[in-house]
Amino acid sequence: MRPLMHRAGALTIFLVAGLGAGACAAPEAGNRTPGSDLPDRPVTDIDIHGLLEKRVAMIPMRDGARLHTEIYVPRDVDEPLPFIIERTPYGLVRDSRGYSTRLYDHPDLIEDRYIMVFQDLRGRFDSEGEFLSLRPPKDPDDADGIDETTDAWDTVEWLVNNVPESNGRAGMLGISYGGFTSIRASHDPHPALKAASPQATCADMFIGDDWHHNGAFRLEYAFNWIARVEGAGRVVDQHDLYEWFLDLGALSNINARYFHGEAPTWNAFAEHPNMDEYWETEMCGVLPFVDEPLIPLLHVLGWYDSEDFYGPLEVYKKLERKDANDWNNLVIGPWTHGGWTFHTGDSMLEFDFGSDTGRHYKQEIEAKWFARWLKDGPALDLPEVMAFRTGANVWETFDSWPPPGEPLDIYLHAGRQASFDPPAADGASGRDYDEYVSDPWNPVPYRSRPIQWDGWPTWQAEDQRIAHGRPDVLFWESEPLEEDLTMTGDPVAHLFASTSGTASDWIVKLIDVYPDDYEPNANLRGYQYMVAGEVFRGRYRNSYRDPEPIPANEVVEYTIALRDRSHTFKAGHRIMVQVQSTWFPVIDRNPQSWVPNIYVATEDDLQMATQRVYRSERYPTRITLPVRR
Ligand code: PG9
Repeated sequence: MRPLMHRAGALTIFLVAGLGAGACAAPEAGNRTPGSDLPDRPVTDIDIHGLLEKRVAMIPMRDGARLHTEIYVPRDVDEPLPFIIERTPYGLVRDSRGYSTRLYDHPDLIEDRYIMVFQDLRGRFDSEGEFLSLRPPKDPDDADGIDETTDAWDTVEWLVNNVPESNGRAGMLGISYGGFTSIRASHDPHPALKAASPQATCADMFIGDDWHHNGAFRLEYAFNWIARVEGAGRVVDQHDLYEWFLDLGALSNINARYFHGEAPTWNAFAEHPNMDEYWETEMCGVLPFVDEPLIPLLHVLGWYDSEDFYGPLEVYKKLERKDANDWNNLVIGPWTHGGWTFHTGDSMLEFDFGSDTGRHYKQEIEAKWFARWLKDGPALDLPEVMAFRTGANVWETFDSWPPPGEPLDIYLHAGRQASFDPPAADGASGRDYDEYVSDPWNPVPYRSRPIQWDGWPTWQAEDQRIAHGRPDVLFWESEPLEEDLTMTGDPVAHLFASTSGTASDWIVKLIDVYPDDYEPNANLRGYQYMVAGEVFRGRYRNSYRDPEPIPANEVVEYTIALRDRSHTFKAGHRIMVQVQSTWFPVIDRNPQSWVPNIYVATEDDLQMATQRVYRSERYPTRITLPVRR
């Protein structure tokens, strides 16, 4: 691997602590979470305006709608050039001279000379037509239908025929919603579309991406995204989102107080409380529509992505089954949602990654990958999968994902202990469970308060001592490890638990506990770093389509995938497991009493519940780690 260096030449990259007057305007939203402008976003100190000529076109789609498109052509073109296209619902966001600030996300591509194209999706900002959030593919029999695939096709068709500087090739990229539009374009790619990089694309909004995880509703993010995108206006005065959402009360208050039935995506939550056709195929249902890569695809995601982590991995995995041309590649770095583009990627909170991982991706992988497919650049020796291993701070390459591993169980024991030994025969001594009372009126905050938007991208790397020691959060901890332990793949929790209620959420966290005398960084002493953590809504234990009440006070086994990670627990560190039943307000409050539809539940449905987690030979709660030897 080559060391990271800023590129010399026309572009010099530097970081700004804030964007002052005269600098390009901070993006109002971009792909980012509402309200979180990123202070250390890479910008260029060169004259982008001098380098690129801006053109604006209203590109006609097959149904007559015209999409607003900005085309930035390098000045003094002496050879035909390819396009890089980004299609977005979030606006092109202009700087003080009217250029899209999206340009500032791609200094390496600009340096390499592409025609940069940014387009408002239909019905958004200056584009005509009707916006439909995460529009499903049209019926294949509907010859006149439109969708994101046809809009991408029509856009490429127009560009190659109307921009004389073009070399007749195009690439597409985008983060999150832009990842979704990129993957949709690849279903039926225009012949000129030669490569696409779907980055942090959503793929399943019920199981693992923005709106739900394992059927549990992601309240805070969903509410604020809908407030921003579906026109209900930005909610003000959310100084502490924990308090704000608690004051809001039951979910049924949200339409009454804020959306008044006018936000289609919000209405859909109540209309589709369980897995159904809507979630499978209509609302960001990507997986049923991907089969084999028809063009080269570079999937990108970050370990700390708090929005779309599940989607990119599942899309990669499904396409990989039929990747006869070796066109399907995956890169996973130590990044937040889109962090490879918006940050240098050298660190996260207290964690130093030892190199500029984001810059490395942009310069050494993305730029070269597009050059390979769009400019006949040198063949790229890109491994099947590149993944950064946290804890050890190394990039690794793999021929498949996840790589082969050996399962190693870490079990819960009495006395808050965790170990690799299974529990001894039942009845040896004392009770075989630990318990807590879960109180929906006093839910466990998922990160430190006041919970503000600024901390959203990095919350998963926060110190879990915020929850440790609360009476409604159980923990079990190992002895210090004698040697390094590396796992790569999906750690899976096998939780044996009971509730006195008839409905419950279970949150399981796998934690790397730093030693109290940790030398390299005093701020990491005793730090509880959440390697993986996931919620499971208990009503879906047998079926996401047909939820069932939980039988009160009966032990039930839950199998909870904590989602892929690659991490080394260093010698001297301890492994901790935490279990709790609220994670607020990232997840809404489960009433803990059975209601058919949580979205229309009222305050009266909320009830306290006594939760037990079992740790016996008969009920051996454990996490299976995919260990590499
Ligand atoms: N995570 C965002 C999103 C994608 C798709 C649908 C809704 C939200 C995003 O950053 O675009």
